[in-house]
Amino acid sequence: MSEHTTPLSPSFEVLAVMRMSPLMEPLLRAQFTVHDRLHESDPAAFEAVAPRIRGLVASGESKVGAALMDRLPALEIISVMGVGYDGIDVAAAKARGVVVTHTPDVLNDDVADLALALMLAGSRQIVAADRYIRDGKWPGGPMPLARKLSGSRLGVVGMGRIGQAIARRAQAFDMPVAYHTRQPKPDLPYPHVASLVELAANSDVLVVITPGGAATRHLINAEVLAALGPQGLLVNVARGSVVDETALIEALESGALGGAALDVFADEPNVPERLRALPQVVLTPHIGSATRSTREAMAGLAVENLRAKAAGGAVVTAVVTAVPECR
Ligand code: NAP
Ligand code: 8YV
Repeated sequence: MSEHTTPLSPSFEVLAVMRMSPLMEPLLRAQFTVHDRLHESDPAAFEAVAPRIRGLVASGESKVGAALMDRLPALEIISVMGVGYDGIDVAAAKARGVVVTHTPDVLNDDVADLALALMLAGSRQIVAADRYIRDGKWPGGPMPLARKLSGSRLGVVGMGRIGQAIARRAQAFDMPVAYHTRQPKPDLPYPHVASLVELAANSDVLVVITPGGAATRHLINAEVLAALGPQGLLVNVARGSVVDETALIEALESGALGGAALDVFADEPNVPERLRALPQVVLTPHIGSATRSTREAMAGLAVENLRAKAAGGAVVTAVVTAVPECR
């Protein structure tokens, strides 16, 4: 799609605060007049178009606060391409009559697959094993023995759409599953553990898959890490903010925690040198949903939410994927 093709709804102007992917950009430009991060690149030009902007598109990692919304008096919708929306000030949006939408469910499989991959990589030392061969160490003898994953106890922190997909996969590895959430889910076949420290103490692997934001900030603290213990593996596919990263590094350095496999970090894309230096840590750059088919589905849903709003807001998907606070 050329940038010069007239979009279907040219009067619906959209500010992209995220770096648009090659999947997302043509979909957006086919529908709307799109301003690509203009608020950052050209503040004067942004001032001129800001009163006309009705839609904003963001990623799960974007930060959108009241100050930006104040500059967009015609804003109607913030469409997040991602399920997590902890970077969006939803209260400020609601106060201005702006609906926030997201893209739940379509990414459950990918994030759960990555959680299992990290559990396997962290326990079986897959990354270190690859490096062992490349570094020419194999002729000198075998690698140190690793930890068995099958049959080990899994604690899931957060048992929503993705947590349940992780638990189902873990059952194929004969892993007893228990979970911690604020509210027990009586329909699920796994025991609920009201105390997070108790769950950690009785788990070999603890997977974190809650939302980010103030309510879960540093839920995984030094006490939880100590309870997980010197043989324990922490897997975080939620948000970096959920884990006290300094406490995590100290626990790994001291041996109080066995290992960690992390897809998310406190200050992305910056990962502390102390964490990168630890051999018992596996690191991935926030790739939970990063497959072509899933990102296509997410981009399609994010654009569909904008399109529904441009058409008057009556289309069902916009209602379905509004964040709970905006329903
Ligand atoms: P969801 O269906 O809303 O599930 C969230 C779960 O977390 C619920 O079981 C909820 O139960 C629990 N929870 C919320 N606050 C909690 C707290 N303070 N303490 C303990 N448990 C708490 O969300 P989802 O679709 O599974 O997505 C979860 C999160 O995964 C997203 O918000 C996002 O941050 C992250 N994510 C990461 C990636 C990635 O690329 N790594 C990709 C997608 C999503 P209660 O309400 O009963 O506590
Ligand atoms: C993506 C995510 O990194 O859905 C989320 O909450 O963290 C991931 O799927 C991101 O949002 C893609 O825009």
